[in-house]
Amino acid sequence: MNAENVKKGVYLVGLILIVLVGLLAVNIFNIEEKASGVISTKNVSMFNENFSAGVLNAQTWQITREGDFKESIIDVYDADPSENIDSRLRLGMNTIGTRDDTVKFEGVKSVEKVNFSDGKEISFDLNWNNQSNGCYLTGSVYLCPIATNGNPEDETDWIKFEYVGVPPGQNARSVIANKIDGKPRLLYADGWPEGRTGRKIADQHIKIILDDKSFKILENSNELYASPLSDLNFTSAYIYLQMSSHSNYPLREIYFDNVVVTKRTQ
Ligand SMILES: [Ca+2]
Ligand SMILES: [Ca+2]
Repeated sequence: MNAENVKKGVYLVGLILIVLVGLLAVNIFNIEEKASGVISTKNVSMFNENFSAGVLNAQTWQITREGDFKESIIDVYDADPSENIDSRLRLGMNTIGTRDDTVKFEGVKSVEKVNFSDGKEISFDLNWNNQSNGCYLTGSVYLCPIATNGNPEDETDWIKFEYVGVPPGQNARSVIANKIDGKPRLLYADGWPEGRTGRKIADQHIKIILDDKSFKILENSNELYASPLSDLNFTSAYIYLQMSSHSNYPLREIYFDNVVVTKRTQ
């Protein structure tokens, strides 16, 4: 083999290596693109659901319901009326003519638990969908270590962030509460009951920051609540996205999107 051939051989091997590395990079990129709705091994984003699959992924979410409904909708919906696609989780219910002694609950629960022990941020978008009458309507996220197909509020341990429609119905207020060993505790009520007017909400971006020392909630990047100790007796929980309504309300829908769990970096 002469020097020229050796040179050619080295070039060829180099070229093959470059192509292989390129293919590998493309594949890694594709795997990340497809990470929607699955718990990945990436150390930053543990869970990332943007509902872009267009259907509710049964490997990620399980449906929850409690009470009677005239109509109950739990699906993935294109919330953009134009040709653009804006896939979100849609929770809707019509409670006309249903039992007036119960509140009706529905939503989805994550199939897997999220472990908070080393510090996590859980963020999501909740679109209140410009309710013309949001009275006795709630949109909530529960973190609860107990699995149920019903209402997580009935379980003995949880923490929740919630919006509640305020009469006469255009406004809402936020509620932060927990339940530890069966004892419910209101942590934040957004000025209620002194201030009863509530406020206008739209597509809200909520971030819950939890670690072994603190518990914080940010609403549209503003700190809504901070406490030095979360005093939770659990370090991992299912994520529940929920809606509730009293009886005798026509179809009302809210949307959830971009449910992301990340490991805290600071
Ligand atoms: Ca989406
Ligand atoms: Ca559309």
